[in-house]
Amino acid sequence: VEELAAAMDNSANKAAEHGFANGTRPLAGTTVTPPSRLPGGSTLSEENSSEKTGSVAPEGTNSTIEPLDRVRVDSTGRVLTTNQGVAVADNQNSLKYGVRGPALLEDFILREKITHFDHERIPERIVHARGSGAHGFFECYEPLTDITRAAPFQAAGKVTPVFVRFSTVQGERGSKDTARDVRGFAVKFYTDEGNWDLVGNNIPVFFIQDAMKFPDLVHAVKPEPHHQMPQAASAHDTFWDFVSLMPESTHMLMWVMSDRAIPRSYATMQGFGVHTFRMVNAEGASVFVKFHWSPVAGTHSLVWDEAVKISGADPDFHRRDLWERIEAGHYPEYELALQVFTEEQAEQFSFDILDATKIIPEELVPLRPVGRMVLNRNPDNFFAETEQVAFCTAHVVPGIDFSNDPLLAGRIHSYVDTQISRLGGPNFHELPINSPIAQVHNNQRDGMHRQAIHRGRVSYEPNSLAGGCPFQAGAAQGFVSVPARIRADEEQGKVRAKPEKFADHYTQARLFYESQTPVEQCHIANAFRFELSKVTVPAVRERTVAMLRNASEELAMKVADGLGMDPMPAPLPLALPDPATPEVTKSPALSLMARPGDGTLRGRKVALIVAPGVEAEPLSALQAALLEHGAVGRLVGPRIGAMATAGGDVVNADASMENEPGFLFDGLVLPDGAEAVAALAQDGHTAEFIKDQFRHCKPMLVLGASRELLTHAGVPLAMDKSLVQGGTGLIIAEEGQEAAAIEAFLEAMAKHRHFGREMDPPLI
Ligand code: HDD
Repeated sequence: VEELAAAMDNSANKAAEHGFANGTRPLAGTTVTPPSRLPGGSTLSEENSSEKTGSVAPEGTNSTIEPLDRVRVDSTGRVLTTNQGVAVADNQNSLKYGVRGPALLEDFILREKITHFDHERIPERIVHARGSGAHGFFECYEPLTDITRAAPFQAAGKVTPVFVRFSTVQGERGSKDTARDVRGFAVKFYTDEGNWDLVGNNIPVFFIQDAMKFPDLVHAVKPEPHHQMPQAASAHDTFWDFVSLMPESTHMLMWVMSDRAIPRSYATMQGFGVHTFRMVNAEGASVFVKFHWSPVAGTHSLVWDEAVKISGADPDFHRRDLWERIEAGHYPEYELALQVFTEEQAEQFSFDILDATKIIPEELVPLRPVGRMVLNRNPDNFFAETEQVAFCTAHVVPGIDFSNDPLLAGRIHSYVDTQISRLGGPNFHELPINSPIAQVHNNQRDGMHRQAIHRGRVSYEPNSLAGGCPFQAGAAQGFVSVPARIRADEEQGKVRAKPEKFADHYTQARLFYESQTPVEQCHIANAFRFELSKVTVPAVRERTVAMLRNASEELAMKVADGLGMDPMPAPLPLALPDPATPEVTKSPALSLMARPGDGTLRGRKVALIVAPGVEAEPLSALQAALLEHGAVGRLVGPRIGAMATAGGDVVNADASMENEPGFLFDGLVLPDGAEAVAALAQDGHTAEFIKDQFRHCKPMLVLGASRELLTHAGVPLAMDKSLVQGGTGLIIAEEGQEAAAIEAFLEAMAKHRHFGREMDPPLI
């Protein structure tokens, strides 16, 4: 009975109101002493200490956890019941008149089960349908009381629970993770003063300037309506038709064609609030801000050929990576930085800060780090949390306010509206994942799926019958909009128009392209080439190249060349022939290479190839070294299972070259052992493994006899001696030099990719 009680400790359901202090109904015939309290369940631990503030997030500070215990269900030791709590005797057979007779309508158990099943799916999000979520916390480095009264920023070391959902945009819920696409980066802060959602992307600009164009953009990029293709891809006619007619999208296209659109992991990409927001202090004074999340692990991406292959072998690549990092304790961590500036500064900029197709270069307004976010707990249930979480840009708290960005204005409406149909009514805020930890008191009532049981007869304000409660908080506590001045109105009146600087569509597209390293520039050109080669209407391809000519002649030429387009079309006419001179013409911070990260190998995966007769010793040493650095070395064989080593021991391959192909790993180790190498040379998977690792510029360590496998796979060893001299990440261990080679390999892993050996087209 005690064991049962312990198992039931985790279980949910309404507690005291049914007379069972732990909220569960005892099994018939047992007397259970209920455990004294629900489990704490916090995952904040001493590991979460902050070097920056010296503070340690104390056990139990994740205050979203305990309130959720009421709805957590653990069925350990329980009998199966209907939704009305009636125990079910037989869950295998429907009720029939005789064993071969007709099923009976009276079978309420069957009907309840099937009816519920029929309604298990809810509409997927119109955009960002495919996502993955995680819980965590935000910790403030220093009080920001000078600029904001927002609760998360009031004290050094202050911890605010968060839930984050990462997503792709175009594909459906069951599509793949590694599509070329923008990634959503949405953060829900459960602050003491209500929920604040920072619904951003991994790219700091957007395709369009005005929400009026959002449905058009989405209709253009989504699978084409007549045949519903392509899935999770922008490489099709309607998307390029639309964007090539919307020159304001040029800047965003540069970012989406860059490797940012194929991140290695959610833990290795940046996040941005995109719009200009406001922060407001207790005195009501406000400044403008832009929000930036930067991954502690650095910004790392895939290469296109790899992303395409991964999407076949593991469509859940990013979801799995996020889950595994958290399970392994390699918590994804991001630093939050602000760009803070005043209205007066903004007026001087060569671009308009209300234009979501523009960034503010870091060289113009530097980043001010203000805190860190750690994702340290996987959801208990994908549907209840990741699917039902509802982010809304309208969810702001005192201390945060909007700017007049017209794209943001449309978003403030759109998100609440979409949740009403997606989550079935206006009470989506009561779903456990959405409910704030701040108390909710108002006179809103009823509607579909209402959970709250409001007491009393008063549901209006003002009232005297309930003593005036709930009462207005007043300006000191409540949300007060910034009394921002709106100029030019009197002259212009109501207009459907844009400010002049919005018409400069190319200056920042040029800035982005020219700030990239040559390797990144090459990847951008190749991405345009690939996408446009999938476009079937030549005029659309030509119009895109005509548009690119205004941003970069060099890029336009490369793309035109890649498409066999000769001569190039004339540049598109400029909407603003004489744009203001930009303050910054090159911003190295815009390159992915600018943020290599902390240099650790946390969360990386290395394939250690094995086969019968393998020399196991160096592999064990390597596995230990990788583990020490936070990486996993997996033994990958021609098949899974046990195999004898050269020394007469046994190793266990936990993956096969068939079920975990090479492109799923961040690095490759080829083993020593004549017999093993001979067997591997006979297996075509080995050559594929090597080719992919070589082509994708990943670190490779070649031990002893395996050198022959390189030649077998066509790796051009003789062609370029520098390939084997470090630098390019291909390390061939000389006899007796294994320890040094392992060190060199770990160093090469820390560098992530070795583009020195990249060729277009690939040699092998
Ligand atoms: Fe949006 C979802 C980010 C423009 C309308 N958007 C959605 C999500 C993210 C973004 C991350 C997924 C949230 C989640 O994980 O549940 N959206 C952006 C960014 C934008 C942007 C960074 C430009 C700066 N979005 C935008 C506009 C509109 C919308 C202009 C409409 C006027 N977005 C939606 C939506 C979605 C959405 C239709 C679909 C599902 C949802 O809201 O909850 O309302």
